[in-house]
Amino acid sequence: MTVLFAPNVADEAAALLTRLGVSPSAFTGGDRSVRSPITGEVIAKVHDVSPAAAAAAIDAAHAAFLAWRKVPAPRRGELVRLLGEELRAAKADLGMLVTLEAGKTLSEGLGEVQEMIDICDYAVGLSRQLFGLAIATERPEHRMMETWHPLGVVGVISAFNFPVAVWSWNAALALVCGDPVVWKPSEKTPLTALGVQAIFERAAARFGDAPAALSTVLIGGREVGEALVDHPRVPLVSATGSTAMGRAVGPKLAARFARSLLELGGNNAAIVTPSADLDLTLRAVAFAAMGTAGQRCTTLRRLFVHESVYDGFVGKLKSAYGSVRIGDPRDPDTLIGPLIDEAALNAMQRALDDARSAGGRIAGGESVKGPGQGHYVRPALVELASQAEVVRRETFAPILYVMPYADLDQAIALNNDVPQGLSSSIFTLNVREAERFLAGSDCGIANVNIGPSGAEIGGAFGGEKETGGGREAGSDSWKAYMRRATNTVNYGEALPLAQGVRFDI
Ligand code: UN1
Repeated sequence: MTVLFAPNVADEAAALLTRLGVSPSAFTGGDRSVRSPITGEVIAKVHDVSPAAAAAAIDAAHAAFLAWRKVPAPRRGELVRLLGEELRAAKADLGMLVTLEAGKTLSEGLGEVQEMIDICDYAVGLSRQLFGLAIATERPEHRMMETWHPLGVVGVISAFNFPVAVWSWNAALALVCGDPVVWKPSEKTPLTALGVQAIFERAAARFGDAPAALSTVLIGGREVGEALVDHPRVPLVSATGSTAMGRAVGPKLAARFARSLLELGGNNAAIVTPSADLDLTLRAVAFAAMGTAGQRCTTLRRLFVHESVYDGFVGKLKSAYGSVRIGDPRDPDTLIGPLIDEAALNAMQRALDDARSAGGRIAGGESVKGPGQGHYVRPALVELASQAEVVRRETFAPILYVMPYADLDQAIALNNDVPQGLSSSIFTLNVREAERFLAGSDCGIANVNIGPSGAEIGGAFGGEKETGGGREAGSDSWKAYMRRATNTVNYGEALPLAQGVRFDI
């Protein structure tokens, strides 16, 4: 493997952070070490916020809410427009910082920033379209309508694998909806969060009269997340991460009647039917299963291939697995970067051991030498006769379980027969099969002739069952960030009661 870059990832990260406008005091001298998965080396030392300081920051965000909610929504949209402009200007630096901190290929790091820009554009338009309904009323000279109002401070808890885009799906909508955002990024990716905060502050300065504390980053561990989840002035927490995290966070929010928007585990399947365009399918499966080193919540993890095309298709897929380029994610030729850390590698090896015990035939999965101490692996393709227990759990690593099927209804039932329900796909040129799958998949996302990952921001993003039920980004997801009021106005002189009730005094 050739290393084409400054060997010292720490210097590269420091240069990027400085260019993004982050003060060196924010990423040096702290107690929390940040490692780059590219080489495993420590690239920064950030400062944890104390739970008391976190609570004070949330109070400040609430004060910002009291002012921001009075600003007309299209004017709030102007702030998000400026944020989109600043993100465009910072795209190259922030994209590379995502690569250094999360280990994604540079193309994917830049794609993630593009996703932030896209949601900003979307939210700017939305800022003039927070529509309510006019509703027919049974009473004469009355008018009934539905109006939408700012909700309050929105807490965002995000995961390492989309260290900046997930914040933006929430923040761009929350800000136009009139809500400040308090963000607890993953412990593994605080640097990109600091970079985003610096970008936001530039947008806020250009905006002019934005209240302070509209956007806050809280660096820290579990206690900081808990401060956000427990604070009575946070009416909504949007949390992305594991199902275990959701099980901890969801009930706590429910106990204080706060809203939760949960994006948890995925265990996404695709079905390859006899009529599929197999060349297209091969490319789609390769990206969905191996891209981002298998570390997307939408990663393809289960593949059901019709027995009539199984041998030919799986043979080609195995060669793709054998030849895919693994290495330094800054190298433009690399398709697979490192796993995030050693724990991810261990979880992958445990899953492969379990798959072997279940009778799985494994191709790939071995460690590959990369730069420094990074954890690089060849993606694994595991052939199994049926959906064993290991297949039903999400392992956040590049493992694709491949199983044959005979009948489409059986394959759709297998698609659904896991605890998670995020994304799913079918590859077919047969309209009946496509429609049966779209109606039959129990996931929040169901696709035809594209893989389950790589969703655009225009649609609502999220899934069912243990995936948590939340919806972020497009469609009418904005409604989660607002309070709905039903308003009835009597413009007559009489006081007719609904349902014909009489109460004459
Ligand atoms: C995630 O992995 O947490 O659809 C989100 C996709 C991306 C988002 C993934 N747009 O793969």
